[in-house]
Amino acid sequence: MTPPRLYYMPRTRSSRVLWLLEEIGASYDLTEIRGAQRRSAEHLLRHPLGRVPALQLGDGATMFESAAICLQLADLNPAAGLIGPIGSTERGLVYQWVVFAVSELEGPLFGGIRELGEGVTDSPAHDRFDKAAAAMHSVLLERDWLVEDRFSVADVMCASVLQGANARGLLEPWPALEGYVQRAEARPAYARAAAISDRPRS
Ligand SMILES: N[C@@H](CCC(=O)N[C@@H](CS)C(=O)NCC(=O)O)C(=O)O
Repeated sequence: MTPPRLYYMPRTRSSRVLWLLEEIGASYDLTEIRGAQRRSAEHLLRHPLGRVPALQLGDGATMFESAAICLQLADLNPAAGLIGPIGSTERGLVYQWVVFAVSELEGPLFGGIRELGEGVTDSPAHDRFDKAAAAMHSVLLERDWLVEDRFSVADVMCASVLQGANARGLLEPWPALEGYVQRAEARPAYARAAAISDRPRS
């Protein structure tokens, strides 16, 4: 079976896919996309918006969107135990938190960070992120990981978004979220992915 190939740029949303690949522990190939290569005809075939991550699957097909890629990789590697069986409650809750990560956390957080740069501290984006963070906080007061207290693809997605907030000190009102990000960052697979991805872009 041909291993998947991740098209990535350092310090981007491709880092979460790298982390997931390291959690899975199977072989994979990497291609770094540099500067103008993003808009090349070749890369636009992989990602119509010229972004990363994109993933080439074993059959040669390519896909984009980090959340979809993470779910697909978890499905392709069931032995890694990062997603429950089809139709299980566990799987439904993984879907719930993965969608929550991109809709309730990531969008409002990135919007809020942009606004902070403009001096805006009170806005619908801040309010929406605060409500989502508070909801997650009450869950993580009770357990270490989101779904059945077992690390899953939902944690890769949610922790990778919250890292951006933690790095800016924005999680201070929610200590259980700070602890969650620290637990995630302490995972050996996270460290291996960071060794590849935490460097300046070329
Ligand atoms: N929703 C997409 C967002 C992808 C995205 O915005 N990627 C950024 C890096 S984090 C990118 O490639 N930016 C380069 C560009 O837009 O030229 C995902 O999660 O994969």
